[in-house]
Amino acid sequence: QRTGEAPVAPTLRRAADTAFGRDLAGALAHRPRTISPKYFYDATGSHLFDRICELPEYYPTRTELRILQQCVPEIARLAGPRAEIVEFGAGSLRKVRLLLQAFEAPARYLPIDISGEHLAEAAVLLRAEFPKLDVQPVVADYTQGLALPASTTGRRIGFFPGSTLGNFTPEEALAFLQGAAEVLRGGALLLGADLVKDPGVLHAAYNDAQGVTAAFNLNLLARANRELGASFDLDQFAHYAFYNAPQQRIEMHLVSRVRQAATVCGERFEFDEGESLHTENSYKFTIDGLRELARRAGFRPGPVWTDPERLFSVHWLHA
Ligand code: AVI
Repeated sequence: QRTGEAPVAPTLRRAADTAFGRDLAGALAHRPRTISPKYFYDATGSHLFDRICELPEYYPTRTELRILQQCVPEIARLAGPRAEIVEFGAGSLRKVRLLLQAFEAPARYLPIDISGEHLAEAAVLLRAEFPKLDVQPVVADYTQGLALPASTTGRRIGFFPGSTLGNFTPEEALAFLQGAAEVLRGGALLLGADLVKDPGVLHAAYNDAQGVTAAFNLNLLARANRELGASFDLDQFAHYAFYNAPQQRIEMHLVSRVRQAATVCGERFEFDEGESLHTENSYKFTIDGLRELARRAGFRPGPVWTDPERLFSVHWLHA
């Protein structure tokens, strides 16, 4: 407690001690204001993201699934028997189920996710469906380094679908891939990457007609109100997403509609009219650019599969 300041209530001190509280207050204290997109994914945000994946404008999920369905026999051949699948982030089970069904006697499945609850649910379902499979959830933030139990069986195949790599900064993406190449050495990484394309298609995917992406973006402030006792007036912030072509990325922002102030963890932050909080980047890749990035991280790029419209790509990267 610094002298001359009002005492901080214990609940606010607790909020300020959480990673979200610290990072949000830190983000608001510096301009331009930027926060990691990982804070979108509380229970409400995860549910909204599931709805995004079903939207007509949001092509990545269904396109990647179609590519995987088509190519899974070849992927299974490359993986070989008794493979061990390491999934970075246990998302929807639909994609990994495709692999588990097609692989020859997959030995082990290690989903790594920050949410223990999410992992436990996935593990129960998969153990019931694949009784011979050893399912070993790992509760960890895979962006903060990777430590895995020793491989007991065949080759280790990493699985990182959904173009989540695109939500990392270029430095984070390289660091993640370097870490993945190390833990997968002798095996491979199966990586989904969204491709650069007509900006109109990209724009629509992040500005859907039903406003689900807007709700997903605004949920960051709603979450701050719920968890940190923040005082954001959601009606006074606008969802703003656009394609930044020179940077090859969609940017999502929350833009203040008026001059206003909000309190976070007991601290007051001013917003000018039109001032933004940058909430997400979603980088888009060229196939060659991604293969070059993988090479720099220590992989040897193998086959690449795309859809006929070249909207999305799936890469086999030898570790
Ligand atoms: C999870 N990630 C790959 C999504 C994306 O497209 O960047 C998150 C998302 N943001 C808005 N819509 C979807």
